[in-house]
Amino acid sequence: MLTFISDLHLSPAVPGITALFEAFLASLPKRQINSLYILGDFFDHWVGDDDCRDPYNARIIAALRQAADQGIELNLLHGNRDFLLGQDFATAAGLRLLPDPYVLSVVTWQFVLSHGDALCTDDQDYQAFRAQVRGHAWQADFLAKPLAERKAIAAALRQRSEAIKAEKRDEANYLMDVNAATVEDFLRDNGYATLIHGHTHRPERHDHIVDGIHCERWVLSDWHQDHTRAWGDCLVWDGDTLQRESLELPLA
Ligand SMILES: [Mn+2]
Repeated sequence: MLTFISDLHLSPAVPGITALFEAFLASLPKRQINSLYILGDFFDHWVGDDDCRDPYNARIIAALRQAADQGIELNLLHGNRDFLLGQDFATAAGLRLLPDPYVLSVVTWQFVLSHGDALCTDDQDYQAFRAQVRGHAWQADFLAKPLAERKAIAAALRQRSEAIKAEKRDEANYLMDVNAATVEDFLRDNGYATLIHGHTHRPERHDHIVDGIHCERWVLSDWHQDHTRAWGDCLVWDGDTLQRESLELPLA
């Protein structure tokens, strides 16, 4: 059995979500789930693999490594917040980094996995930013800066995005949804496979008819916490059907 999650935005600021993830990971063997696919924005921010030694990051890496050692196949593709996760992190955590998009063929079905930000083509400012930061030159330049400076830059970017979010009041306006024509092209280019993505924080199952072919698009939720509980969702493939499951952890 396979399971898919996205947009946990893990950081020391969300201990409830962190605990929910650790409980989720620990529950996989007894649920006979042997493959986990993390579809980006796993971490709230990642400034380079030399930050693996940070105590919080080391804790997450240890939890992943423990699951990998128990025989869970771990896979991760980048989101817009953690696209600098690299091979040193992957090796330490015992996981495989996947390209975006990634076509996943199982015995009776075909999925295509993506974070989803590349589908939001109505947001031209973001797509320009994305093209820049996903380029080799920008990344080489950024990673050459001292770790403390990279952390300061990430904190400033976070503060700016929080300010924009507060200004626009609700997340629905803050995060644009996917562009329908871009989704159709994407499905056509990827063999009309069942698309699973996150990023938009709009959990839903959509039907698309592309070239007369019925395609499904499943959107994962981001994860949340308040003072009483942490919650999120996952998709589970049992070899026959894909189902959404709610995840929840009460917090003392
Ligand atoms: Mn995202």
